[in-house]
Amino acid sequence: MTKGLRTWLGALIGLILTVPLTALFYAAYRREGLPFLPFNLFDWATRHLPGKVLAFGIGAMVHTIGWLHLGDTATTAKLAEQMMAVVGFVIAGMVVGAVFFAAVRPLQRSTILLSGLVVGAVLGIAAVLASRSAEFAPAGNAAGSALWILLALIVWGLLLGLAYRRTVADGREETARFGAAGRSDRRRFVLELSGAAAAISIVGSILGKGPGKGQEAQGEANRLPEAAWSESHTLPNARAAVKPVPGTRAEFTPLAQHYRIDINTTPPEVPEVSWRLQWSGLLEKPLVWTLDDIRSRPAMDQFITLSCISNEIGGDLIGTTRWTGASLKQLLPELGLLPNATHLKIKSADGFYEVVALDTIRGDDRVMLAYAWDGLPLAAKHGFPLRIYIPDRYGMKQPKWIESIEAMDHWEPGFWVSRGWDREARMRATSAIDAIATDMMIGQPGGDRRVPIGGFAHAGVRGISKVEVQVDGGPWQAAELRTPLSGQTWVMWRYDWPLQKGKHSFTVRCFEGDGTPQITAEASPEPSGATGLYTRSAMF
Ligand SMILES: Nc1nc2c(c(=O)[nH]1)N[C@H]1C(S)=C(S)[C@@H](COP(=O)(O)O)O[C@H]1N2
Ligand SMILES: [Mo]
Repeated sequence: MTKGLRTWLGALIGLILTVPLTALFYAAYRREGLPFLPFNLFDWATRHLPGKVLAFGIGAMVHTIGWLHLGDTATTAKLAEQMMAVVGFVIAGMVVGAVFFAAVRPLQRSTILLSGLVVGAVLGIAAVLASRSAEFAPAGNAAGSALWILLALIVWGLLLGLAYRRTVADGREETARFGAAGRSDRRRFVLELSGAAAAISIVGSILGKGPGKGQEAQGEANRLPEAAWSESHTLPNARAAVKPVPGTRAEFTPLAQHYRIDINTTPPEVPEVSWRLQWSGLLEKPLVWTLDDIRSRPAMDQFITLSCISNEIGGDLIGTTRWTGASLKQLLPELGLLPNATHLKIKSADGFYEVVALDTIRGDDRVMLAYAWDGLPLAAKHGFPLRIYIPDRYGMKQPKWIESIEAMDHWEPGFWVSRGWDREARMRATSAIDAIATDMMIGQPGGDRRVPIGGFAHAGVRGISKVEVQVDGGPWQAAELRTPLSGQTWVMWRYDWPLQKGKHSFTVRCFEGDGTPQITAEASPEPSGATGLYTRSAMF
């Protein structure tokens, strides 16, 4: 067999062996809560790939999802990441198979199985280490998880060696001795191996589908003790005169619809019982707080619009809910900060981190350690048990799943800042048209007919003083502004446009509280947040 043919055969065997391996990892993950190696390796890569590569990947993904109208960006992106993780894992298995078949010399029959064993063990150890470093669930069963990964990959390596022996080494002798009979024996082996692999893959997938421990653990963290605040309360601006145009995104985002963005294929599961907030660094002495310690401090509720810096103009990586927490400024006196402390480094269970200046905290009561959204404990994917709110900054500056806070005497770049994104990440003023309600026209046919046009405008906590709509490049017309939920949320606007037949294009722009106009020059989200005007056309 030529080396080229061996390489291809190796890739095929790699595929045949890695698909059932993936299915078994999946079944063990769902039923026993053991690590799903493809996700952990993907998360590990996310933390180690160069920032440029990540930014390109994120940008391409967000853009493609929006462009193809694939649905809600955050959910679709997570799903795409999970698919990439699985496909990448299988491809890696094929590459290892190809290299193994190309590199091992057919003559060394006796050492082939040993080579497979060594390859499996080396990969296994590397996988355990990488998986560990991306594993944020507290290592309840760290030894068991490590053993499972190691054993699975050793068996995988042994099977690779066995397959090599049966298809290349034995085949060599048999082809020499029996000619075509040897080749057909090889073919039969590959077919049988494929059949076994398919059977294992199917059984693994079925096992993984059923309910199991992994799922239970997740269900537990997500099980919420009470009803959401919004179910039994009216919003503070319920009686505002200006009503949003039907079809405009919800002013108060239902929790289930709030976007989720983070560096994890699956959110860290942090059990409250063992969780502690560890304070360290330039303090008189280190402190350890429980969640109840924080919940027992005076609580504050704030309606907040949070946006991801990767959000495109008019995109859906932005949402508004009611946050509850403790003002960090009020907590400062309890910390015993040393006089030379200037910054706090906030570290999360998933390895994410950001640095915030003490001056920012001292200058703004609204900076808070938040533990509830819409009256409920934070959902696992939104940072349970604790996250921070820093007004006016994009989400990338605001860690979820906070575990420790270190007082320092200098600034340091955070996770995304050290990967090339904006140091300040101040939210850009932005506005978008969500609805052109042709089916909700005001007035009678033949009379003065108006088409309700509506959307939102947002400029961090700087407020919105004016929104204007331009039709077909004509003069800018003032829209009506709805009283916002708070000074930290977006502002819903509407403009009832006097209908004209034909196709028309509509553009919106906003002005910040102090009159600063929204930046009109188009810029992509990377590195400082998207700018540019939103335009949409419609036929009447
Ligand atoms: N620990 C941690 N916190 C994080 C992130 C992360 O990856 N890990 N992502 C940040 C980013 S980029 C955004 S946009 C917000 C999103 O918060 P949400 O998912 O609750 O909407 O979380 C921020 N906090
Ligand atoms: Mo983000």
